[in-house]
Amino acid sequence: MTKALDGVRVLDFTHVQSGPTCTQLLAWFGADVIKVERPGSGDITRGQLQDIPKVDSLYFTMLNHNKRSITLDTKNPKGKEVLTALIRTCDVLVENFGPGVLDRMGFTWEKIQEINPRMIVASIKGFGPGPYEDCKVYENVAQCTGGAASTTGFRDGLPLVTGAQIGDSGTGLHLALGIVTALYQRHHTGRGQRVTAAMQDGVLNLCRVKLRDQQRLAHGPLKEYSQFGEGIEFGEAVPRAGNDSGGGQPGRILKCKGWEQDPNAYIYVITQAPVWEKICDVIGETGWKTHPDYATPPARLSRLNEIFARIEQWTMTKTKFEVMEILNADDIPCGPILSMKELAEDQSLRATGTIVEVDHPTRGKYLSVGNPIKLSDSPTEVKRSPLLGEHTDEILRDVLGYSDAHVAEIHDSGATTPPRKQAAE
Ligand code: CAO
Repeated sequence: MTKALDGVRVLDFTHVQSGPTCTQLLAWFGADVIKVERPGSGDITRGQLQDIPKVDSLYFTMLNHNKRSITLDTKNPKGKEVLTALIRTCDVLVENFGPGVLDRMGFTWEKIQEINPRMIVASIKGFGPGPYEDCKVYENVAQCTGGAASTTGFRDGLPLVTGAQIGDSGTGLHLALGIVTALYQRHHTGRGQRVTAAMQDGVLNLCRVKLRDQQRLAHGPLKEYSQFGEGIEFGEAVPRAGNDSGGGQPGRILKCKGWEQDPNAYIYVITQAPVWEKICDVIGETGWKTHPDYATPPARLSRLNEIFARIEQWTMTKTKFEVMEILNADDIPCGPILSMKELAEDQSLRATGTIVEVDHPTRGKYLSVGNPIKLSDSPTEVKRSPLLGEHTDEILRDVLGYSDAHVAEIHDSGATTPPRKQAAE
């Protein structure tokens, strides 16, 4: 069966997390992704957070499936020659170097266009043009500068970063969409173009509802925030809202049976207006269905603490899975707090390929997150990440058409490491 991006060749100059997230998606959709890595060391994450000595880390393997790896010193003249040949033959170049790095290597946008006018050059940077454009940026910097941290956490606590990698993986997702869109446009124009995604912009896009609330503040307090019900005045900026939901429907995380021992024995419950009467029935407060202090959403706003305390009395008598079953039978939205252990063991996620087991020659079997985007005509088969430089010779010969003598000349120049020597290291 063919894949959606069959025939698209990607020159993958990415490292760490944001860029590799993007190119892994393209590889899952069928693109031939050639990851260019520095001889000897490769992507820095190969050696970061290693759980098994001298084995590619899970950090690396889980972000670089279905790719091929070539080692190339792009500051070496022969390395530049190979890079030029790769630019000529690839459709897309993706990079997330620090600002100005590609230019300093001698591969400006103008130069790349000259080599291959159809090339799409896609970049992730920390910031867009402006005062911070030259800064290097990592995940938490993006979360803090993109509005996530100032709006996450509790009102009376510190700003918080979230475990979801919205700066890195989130921006990688944005970039992937930009790339396929540019590929689509190229069908009509025949031209490549630049695609850029800044991590600050990506995080702000994901925090869109908070910029909405910032403007609503000018017209009065945010009545769906618990702070309003608690009679606490709003300041000039959108406050942290604890576990309040962003959509205006009151919601809280509530304790379930076993919470004293299990840090994840909790469930998120939403008191959505259309199911209010059913909630009253489930918790045994039938009088609240008609009582003027509880019957309507505006009346409930100032009583949410009392209401959720009462619902929690009920949830504490059940496990989070029992609560999920009972509430869902009545279409009352809720979400058990699932631990990573529970997710890793979840058989339905295994069945859909969202959690996959992958075999690796030096690591053995490990779990990864598969492709969360399912295409009916382009199913994803998750293949292990490449060893450093595993495909160097194959790419020089098959993609660039180099003879054995030419490949040997490239190795001798120090621009690449022959795969056999790399394996010995
Ligand atoms: N051959 C030769 N040199 C290479 C090379 C290769 N194959 N690959 C990289 N290099 C060189 C670059 O040319 C650069 O050299 P100069 O500084 O002399 O021009 C050098 O390696 C460092 O590149 P860098 O600035 O990208 O790397 P860093 O470790 O200093 O910074 C990071 C890392 C992530 C902060 C930076 O790349 C960055 O800000 N990227 C954009 C934002 C981003 O994606 N952040 C998310 C990171 S987590 O996903």
